[in-house]
This record gives sequence, C-alpha cells and structure tokens, in this order.
Amino acid sequence: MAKTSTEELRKVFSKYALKGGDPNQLSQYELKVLIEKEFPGVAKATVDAIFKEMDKNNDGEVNFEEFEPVITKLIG
Ligand SMILES: [Ca+2]
Ligand SMILES: [Ca+2]
Repeated sequence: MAKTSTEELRKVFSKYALKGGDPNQLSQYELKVLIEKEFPGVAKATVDAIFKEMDKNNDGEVNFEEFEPVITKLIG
C-alpha cells in the first residue's frame, strides 16, 4: 500500500475506535478488525504482537499517538 497521510490514518483510526468502548481508543478487537479490513497485507505479524507493540502505556487500549508510528512502519 502507498504511503498514507496522518489525516487518512486518523480517519481510519476513528472509524474503528468508535465501534465500542472508548471512542478515542482502539481495543485489541477493534485493532484486529481495522488491520484485517484496511491493511490485510500487514496481518503477517499477529495482531496480538502488533497490539502489544502499539500499547506503550499498557492500558489495554491503543490511542492515536500509539497507533500512528507503528502502523506507519508496518505499511511504509
Ligand atoms: Ca474503542
Ligand atoms: Ca495505550
């Protein structure tokens, strides 16, 4: 996939983060759906491993600041 801008990533993040729980954060399930639907090529690494890498503050959810650098690296 081509480089994705921060704006586009934010739209994708929000679309899935809104589905349940905290609307500003991705749960592990929301991240799994996001990756499967939007970035199917990324799923080579398990979503569990990606989630752990993203969740820097270990609160069990992924906010946009945690999401962006890791997804950018994965799709870049
Ligand atoms: Ca959520
Ligand atoms: Ca977190």
